[in-house]
Amino acid sequence: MTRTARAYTNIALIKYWGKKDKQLKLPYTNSLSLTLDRFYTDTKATIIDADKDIVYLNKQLLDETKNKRIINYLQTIRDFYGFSDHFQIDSINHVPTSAGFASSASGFAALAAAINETKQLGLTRQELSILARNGSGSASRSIYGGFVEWQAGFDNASSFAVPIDENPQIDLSLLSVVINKHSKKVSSTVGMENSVKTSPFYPNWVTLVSSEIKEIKQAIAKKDLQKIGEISEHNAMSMHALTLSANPSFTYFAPQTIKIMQLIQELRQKGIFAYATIDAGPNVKIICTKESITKVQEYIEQQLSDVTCVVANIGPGIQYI
Ligand code: 2P0
Repeated sequence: MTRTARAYTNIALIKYWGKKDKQLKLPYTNSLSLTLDRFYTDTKATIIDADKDIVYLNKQLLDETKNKRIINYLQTIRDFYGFSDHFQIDSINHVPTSAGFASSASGFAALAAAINETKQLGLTRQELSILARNGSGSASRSIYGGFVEWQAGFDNASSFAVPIDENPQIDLSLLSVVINKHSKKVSSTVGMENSVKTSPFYPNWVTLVSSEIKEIKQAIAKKDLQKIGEISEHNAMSMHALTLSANPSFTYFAPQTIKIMQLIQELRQKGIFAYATIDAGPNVKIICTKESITKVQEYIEQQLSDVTCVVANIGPGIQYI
C-alpha cells in the first residue's frame, strides 16, 4: 500500500531572498524557518501506464497551464534518478489562501516525499531536502519540524536544510493577520531577481543574513524569545528594504500592512509581546507568546475591520500516513 506524504508549511524568520542559480534554486544566503502545525499538503503519487503525468489538486484535474511547474518538476526527478515512470498525483492542500501562507513549501516537500515513497527511493531526509529544493527553495525546509536552517551550499549536493531543534520547548505561537483586500502581487521569483539585480543594498543583505543567522541560532539555543522576535522583525524589514530600493522600486506592503506594524509597536509599548515578520505579500505574521496572542488578536481586530486572524503553533516534519 503506497502511503500519502504529508508536509507542513514553514515561515522564514531569516528570509531566503535571491538565487545565485535559478535552475537549481541555489540561494545567495542561508535561511532559517519555523515549521507550523496548522497548514499542510497531503500528496499521493501513483504510477500510471501513460506517457504523461496527470495532476489533481483538491480533487480537480489541473489543465496544462496550471500543472506546468509540477510536470516540469516530475521530469527533473525522472532525470535525477533515471527512471521513466509517469504518475497520477493526488494532492490536497490544507493551506487555505485565506490563512496567508504560500503553499509552494508544503506542496513541493510533499510531492518529493510522495515520489520517494512510491518509487521506494529510500532517500535520507537530507536527500529529500535537496529534491524538494529543486521544486521550490522554501520547500527544502519543510522536510523538518521546528526550527530549520537551509544551508545555501554551492551546488546541488551541498544545498539542503538541516534541523536546528525539531521539537523546541519554547513558548511561541504565531498569529497570521490576513489582509482581505489587496492588489495582485509580484511573484517571489521575479521579486528576488529584481532585488538581486538592482538594489544597491543587496551585498549588505548577504552580510547581514550571515550575522543574523548566527545570532538567532544562539537565541534559539537559549530559548530567548525576545531576541528571536527582534532578529526576525529586523530581518524581515531588511528584506523589504531590498524591494523598496530596487530600480524600479516595488513593495509587497499594502496600507494595512504598515498600519499593523504600527499596532505591533503600540502593543510592545504596552508591554505585550509581539514581533512582525512579512513574506512576499501584504499579510503580517506576528510572533507571540501563548499568553500574548489573544491580546494581540483582540487589539488588531478592534482597530481593523477588514482582516482575518489565524493562529498556528510549531509543527512537525514530513510524515507518511
Ligand atoms: C522564504 N520566501 O524564505 C522567503 C521569504 C518569500 C519571502 O521562499 O522561486 O516559493 O520557488 O524558490 O520558495 C518564497 O519563495 O521561491 C520564499 P522559489 P519560494 O520563505
